[in-house]
Amino acid sequence: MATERTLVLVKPDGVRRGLAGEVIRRLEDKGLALVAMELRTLDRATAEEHYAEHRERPFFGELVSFMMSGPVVVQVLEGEDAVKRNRDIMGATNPANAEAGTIRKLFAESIEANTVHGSDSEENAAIEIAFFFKPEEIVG
Ligand code: IDP
Ligand code: MG
Repeated sequence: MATERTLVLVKPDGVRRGLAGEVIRRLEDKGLALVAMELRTLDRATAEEHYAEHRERPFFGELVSFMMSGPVVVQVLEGEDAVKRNRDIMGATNPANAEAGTIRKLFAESIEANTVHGSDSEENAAIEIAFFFKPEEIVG
């Protein structure tokens, strides 16, 4: 398996409830290493661009408002098979369908306020990482 990088966000519901450390702990415990991290509040343009693939979905407006509702922790995690490994640690989008022990099963408030974002492919990870971080902001 190749070493990969993936973009992770602790969403506003997670930061608000003090779960940023909990999320990082779970990722590090499974062999992923932090190589970039920033606490920031997304503006509308950033939230819309991050979720641009969902622009036509009925929940898009609410999703963007939710993503702007408080600070997020934006992170790049690195490790073997990082994209899939992180998706497995996160669990399914809808916490009702997420496997036991996943972040979303344990902590998500709803299908929208589901605590974490993670890139869904290596290709999208590269796009998302470049959208949030300059190369010199990534360590190692
Ligand atoms: P993912 O986060 O598991 O990759 P996506 O389908 O890419 O899931 O959806 C992006 C985000 O949009 C989800 O994490 C969630 O916050 C929100 N979302 C997805 N489906 C719904 C829905 O049916 N209602 C409200 N929000 C949704
Ligand atoms: Mg997605």
